[in-house]
Amino acid sequence: MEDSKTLEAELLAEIAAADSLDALEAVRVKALGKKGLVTARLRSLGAMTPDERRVMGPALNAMKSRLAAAIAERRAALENAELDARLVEERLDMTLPVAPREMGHIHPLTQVLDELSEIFADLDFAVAEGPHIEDDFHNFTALNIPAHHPARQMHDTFYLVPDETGERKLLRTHTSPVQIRTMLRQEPPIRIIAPGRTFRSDSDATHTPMFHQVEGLVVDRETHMGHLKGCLEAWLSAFFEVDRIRMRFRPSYFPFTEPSAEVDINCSRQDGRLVVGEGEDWLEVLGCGMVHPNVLRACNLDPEVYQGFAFGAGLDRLAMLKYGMTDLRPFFEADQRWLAHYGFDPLEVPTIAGGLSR
Ligand code: 2NM
Repeated sequence: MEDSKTLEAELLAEIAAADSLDALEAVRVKALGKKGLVTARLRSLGAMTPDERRVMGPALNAMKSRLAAAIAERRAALENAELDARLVEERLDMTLPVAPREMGHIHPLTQVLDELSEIFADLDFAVAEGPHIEDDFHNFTALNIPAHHPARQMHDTFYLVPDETGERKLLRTHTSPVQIRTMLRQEPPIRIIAPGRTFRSDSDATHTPMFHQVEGLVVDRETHMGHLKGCLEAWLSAFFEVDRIRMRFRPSYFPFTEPSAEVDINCSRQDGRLVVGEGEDWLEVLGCGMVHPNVLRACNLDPEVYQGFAFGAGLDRLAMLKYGMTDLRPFFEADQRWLAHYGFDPLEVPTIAGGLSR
């Protein structure tokens, strides 16, 4: 008994004195390891008389527990000290220049989004955002797409499982619900772009189930198609970085606009290379129109007082057209080599005055 007390005191002193995790592990092995001092004594219980064992068994087991607890406590303290030391040692000086090979790249989509934000800020538009999970009202009904309207089938909507009330939420199929939320929240004049993720159950070389749109909305008194045309011309020539761009408006149909149009811009296609803003060919880039009176009414706006125009384009497609990419899928694969090739310098921020891209 006496001799166990001495051993425990010695081991506890060694534990307290261990000044590294390695030193502590050495003490643990010496005491509690397979061939450790305490382990040996526990093993010797078998050779004792039942009376001796009744006293020594619990005593040795209690001692083992105390030593194990002391080791765990010391280990935690040493680990904390080690972490503190590392936190003091490992400092990052954020003002240091980045080694070129370690620098990340701005994804072409982020680049295009930054360019659009800059162009439209110059035209006095704000950037608006909204939830990806939407309800039927904001994604369809308020946009003049009532229940059973064929346009609902056209959208290949992803539905969530119904909640307790039986309501089926959905992943927004376009960013238009952001315009609805803006009209419901804010008095005209409204000038916004709504860029962001959209979702449709569709997948091939040119379609991914998640893709990006940018839509725009202007609501004011006496807004007309001339305003729409001027706005698109300013946007597209700035975006494609050409002095003049020719546009062609083709009559079209959207439930949420009347009249509606699809817009082509002029381009040339020489030996597989596409150049926008020159040549006699046409390239479809967006859809647009005057906001339907039913949409204004759904947002508590009087169509006799306010009119609006709206437009929408695929952000991914705009990026592909401007930066010469032919396949959409690598956009979402996070392939470092693709990003290094098509990505942008994070230190070159697009500005109207400094040039959007270089
Ligand atoms: C498009 C084409 C035409 C559009 C309409 C609206 C709203 F909310 F104001 F009614 N938002 N976006 C619109 C109009 C979108 O995308 C091809």
